[in-house]
Amino acid sequence: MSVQQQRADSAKDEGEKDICYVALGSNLGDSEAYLNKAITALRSSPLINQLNVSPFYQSKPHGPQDQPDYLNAVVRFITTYQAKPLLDFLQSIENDNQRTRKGVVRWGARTLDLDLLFYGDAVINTKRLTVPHPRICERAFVLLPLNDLRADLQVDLKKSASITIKSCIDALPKSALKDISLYHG
Ligand code: A4P
Ligand code: MG
Repeated sequence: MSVQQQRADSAKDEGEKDICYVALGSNLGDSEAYLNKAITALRSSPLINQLNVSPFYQSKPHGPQDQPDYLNAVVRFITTYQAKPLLDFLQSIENDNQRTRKGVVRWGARTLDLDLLFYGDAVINTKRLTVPHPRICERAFVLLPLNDLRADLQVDLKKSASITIKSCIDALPKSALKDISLYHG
């Protein structure tokens, strides 16, 4: 472990905080209830604070089309979780909400999906975790709720340059915006 990494780790031990963004998605069962249960579980963690929730959006499936429409949202919070334990926590919330993984189609229907979009300004490329999430900029169902929380968020989504969430939205094909709308319950 590098000295820099050790410093970063010990800073975490002393309670350094990071702002995280997590995307929520559901298209099986009572999706509104699944999203709300996930938000409640995140809020109930003593390691997560100041959680804000975007509006909910309904969106046509990205990927296989023979599945129900999705309900999507993004949450923003401050945490003292390190990234890998945070992923473990997100996956435990998915599992507590009837998420099954065995033999499922890629991008197929699910009761609850929690994707870590950003963990502060960390760039993580391990077997289990890629952060920033690699498909943010092509997905209206992530970009619109992210934009509601913070339009000026600027990140190295592409290696070449930092780009804003707003500029990613502007670059989406018009058809992508037709497939998503605000959810009114
Ligand atoms: N993993 C790596 N990086 C991350 C990260 N940043 N956050 C690994 C979360 N997980 C990450 O994920 C597979 C593995 O990715 C995990 O074991 C973890 O170690 P998964 O949740 O088991 O499977 P998945 O979600 O089906 O995989 P994938 O490829 O991430 O799917 P996506 O990209 O999440 O797409 N259409 C609409 N309209 N709305 C949606 O929400 N969602 C999907 C799923 C497809 N179409 C959709 C939607
Ligand atoms: Mg996922």
